[in-house]
Amino acid sequence: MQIEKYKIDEINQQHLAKHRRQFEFVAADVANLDLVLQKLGAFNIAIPSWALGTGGTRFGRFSGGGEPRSLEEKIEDVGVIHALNKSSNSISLHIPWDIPENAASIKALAAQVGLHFDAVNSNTFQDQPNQKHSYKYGSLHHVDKAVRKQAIEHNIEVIKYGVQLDSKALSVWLSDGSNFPGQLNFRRAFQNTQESLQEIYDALPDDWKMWIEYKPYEPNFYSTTIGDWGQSYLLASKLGAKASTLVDLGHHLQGTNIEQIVSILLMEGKLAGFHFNDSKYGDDDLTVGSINPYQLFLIFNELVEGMDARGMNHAKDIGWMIDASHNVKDPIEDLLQSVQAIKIAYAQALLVDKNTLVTAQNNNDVTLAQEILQTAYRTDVRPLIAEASLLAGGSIDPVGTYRKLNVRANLIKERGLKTVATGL
Ligand code: PSV
Ligand code: MN
Ligand code: MN
Repeated sequence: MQIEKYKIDEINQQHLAKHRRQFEFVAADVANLDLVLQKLGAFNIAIPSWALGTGGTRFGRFSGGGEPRSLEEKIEDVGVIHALNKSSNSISLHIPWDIPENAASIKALAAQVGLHFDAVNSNTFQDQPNQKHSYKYGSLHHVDKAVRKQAIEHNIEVIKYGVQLDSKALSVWLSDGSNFPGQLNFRRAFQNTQESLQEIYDALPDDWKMWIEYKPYEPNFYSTTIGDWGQSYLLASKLGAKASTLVDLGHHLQGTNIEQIVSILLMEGKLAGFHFNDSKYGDDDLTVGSINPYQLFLIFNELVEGMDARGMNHAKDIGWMIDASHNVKDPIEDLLQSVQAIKIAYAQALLVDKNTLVTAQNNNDVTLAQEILQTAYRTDVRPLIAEASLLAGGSIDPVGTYRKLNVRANLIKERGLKTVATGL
């Protein structure tokens, strides 16, 4: 299933007059319009291969129909997303959920729809059939060296798959932790993790990175061995320049000031990138921007400020990815919404009047500083996003166009109603 460009253009045509009116209204007040449009055009967010099927909870799963049954079909779906929004030009694989058996043909298929491969993710939080040792009590931190070795070897195997696909980063999330006080010697668990990661780090190709994700709880409910950004940062610092900290927005306790964490990691050159999602209670994996869009904007405000201060390339120098799950929505629609929400927050951050903000900060003018941020946040930047998409050959309104083209109905016709995406 591929969407032909002329179909997107036809639908764009129907909305063009309204779009022009709205665009000119907002554009009139954007001083750096060309730069904003150029930055939005260059910005892409990777789609995880595990997010294209309907997710579930431990209480059940309700298939939406027409889900991808293979890696090839997942690539097709990301191709659909990218054709519509022109901002999703890569896919991130979780191994062994998605194994690229024939890397050359998988790469060629992806290239046909304008995609490349983002970070590869290892999985030592589940036991796989025929696996010798169990990860019930952890993987890289395990008390038994044989289990650690098995987990190290898995990560090295994932790097090998990634090399075949031209990925440039290994993303490591460990569920390792403990469920009850006394179960674990924290220090030993941390040291074991460090030693194991060092072996994996030593196997990284020269131009690769290691992204270390943290999470406070779940599936373990007393401690997690890489439980917060401090522990991830400590490991990344000990490992070396190729290792850095990955921020998954859902992996924080309620009320955590994520934008401050982002700012400090960026300052230290240790911000790997993001797993974007939104959350009301915990690691809810909800659509990006659906619960707390202001927080997302504040994160982007720190990113734009910090990346500019370090002379970094917004589009390339850190990893941008979605890590969300969709229990009741069409996954493709949900991912389109997430990408739009990220671009909205980014565009708003680009509109912040930085010079006046710096003056306000230096004068301790708290009211003015707040006004400056909120003026940018309250600007309806959607016409800017639509214009950038239009310029890149995408859709003015990706979700609307997806619906008008009946993509899901066609996928159901092709793949069937009762589908279970692989890997879930
Ligand atoms: C864990 O909650 C996590 O955020 C990690 O990134 C995993 O790789 C992913 O979710 C699996 O769904
Ligand atoms: Mn994640
Ligand atoms: Mn998560």
